[in-house]
Amino acid sequence: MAASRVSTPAAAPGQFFTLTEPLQFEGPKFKPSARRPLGYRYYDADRMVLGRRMEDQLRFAVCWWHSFVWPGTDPFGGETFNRPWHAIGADAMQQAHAKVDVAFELFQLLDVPFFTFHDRDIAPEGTTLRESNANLHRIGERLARRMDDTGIALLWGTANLFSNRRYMAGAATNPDPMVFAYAAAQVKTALELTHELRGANYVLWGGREGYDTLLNTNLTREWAQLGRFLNLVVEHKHAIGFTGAILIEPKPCEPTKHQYDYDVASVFAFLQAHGLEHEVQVNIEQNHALLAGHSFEHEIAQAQALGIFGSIDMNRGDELLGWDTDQFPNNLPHVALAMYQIMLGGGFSTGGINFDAKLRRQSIDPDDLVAAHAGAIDLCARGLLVAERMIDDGVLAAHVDARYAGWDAKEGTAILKGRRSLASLAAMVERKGIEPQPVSGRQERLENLINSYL
Ligand code: XLS
Ligand code: NI
Ligand code: NI
Repeated sequence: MAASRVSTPAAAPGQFFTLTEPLQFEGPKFKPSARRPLGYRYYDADRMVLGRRMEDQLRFAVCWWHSFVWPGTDPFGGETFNRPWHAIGADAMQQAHAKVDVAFELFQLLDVPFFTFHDRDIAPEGTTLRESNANLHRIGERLARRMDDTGIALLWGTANLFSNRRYMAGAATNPDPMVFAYAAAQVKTALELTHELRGANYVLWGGREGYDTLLNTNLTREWAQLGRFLNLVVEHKHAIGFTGAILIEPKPCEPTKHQYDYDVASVFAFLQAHGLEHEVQVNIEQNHALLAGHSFEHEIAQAQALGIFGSIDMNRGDELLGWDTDQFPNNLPHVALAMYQIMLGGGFSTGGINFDAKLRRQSIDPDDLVAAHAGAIDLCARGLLVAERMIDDGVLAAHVDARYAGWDAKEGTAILKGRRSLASLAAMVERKGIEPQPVSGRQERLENLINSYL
């Protein structure tokens, strides 16, 4: 890649963004001014919504990789952001330290309670695993200090098992058991660091746990390897006393052509097959749901129905593009329906809303990072308030309940309890001359109802 950038010294803490004052709740009528260019119209951390403070309902997290690591490259072009800590020639560990400072500056400006990271986002990979782990621990100590100073916590940690070329044919699903061993070593360290930093969850996203062509792939072996790997992670979690949740993040494809953790239902089948359905939950990403041919709220509802809902990666895909564009969310109806589903299921426990979202590569101003997150935070807060109205009103839920009322009555209950056979049902229909009467699904009326809450 062409090295066309000018090296700039790393910014001192508090100097990267032009904003200096943390964003505050300003109310829906807020008008930006030169003195206060950004503020929250809806995100009011202390406001009680559905029985909890807004901050505790939403549990926002900023991710390390898109905001501080990705330099603005795309398959056709080089870096656009030219962040001071990306400067060529700078020592990688110095850059990692500088990133910690700028990250906490952003977290504090936004007033978010959490962040998320991959091991290789926060500290550079060394020439050996031992050296990589030493780097990780040095930065881990700095993180711990900043977390103590600020009260900002870790929503989840994860290991990057997809960037290095050793993982090009998969990590746990690699044909070479020594790659599996290397991945195990990396996850052990990342899980232990997450535990030390009192992370609320640990995530596994298997970007390379899939295949590009069946011509060189043994599906039976790879599935079994992945099941063994996840069992090892769960065993280690218990061995070290980590009480957070282990989360799998489904995605159908990209970078591999087909990923084993395709969607929530595939993950559930996988967990059941390996005896892990009570140990592992899911982290659902909006853009991944779309790529799998589902809506975001479908995947949330599916996970709740199966008892494995954990956390979400909030972002937005593009209806016209078939890859993970990771845009910041900005569509109120979509977000409101997702929030409704989450709140209907009782909200988050260990999980939260992680912005797995990145700026467009032309958004090169440092303050774009603040504005993008601020808008997304406000949108989710607004979506939560819509969900609150929908739940308090109860009309939608009452309609759904009424639709299934027959299943709570005598005959429906008897069928579900196994007290009817095909033969006895057939006899009943004949004897009583039953001819069921179709009932309207009222879809348009319900869609109109949703618009009335927005
Ligand atoms: C990639 C995934 C990834 C995970 C963490 O598409 O979203 O960023 O969230 O490894
Ligand atoms: Ni994600
Ligand atoms: Ni993604």
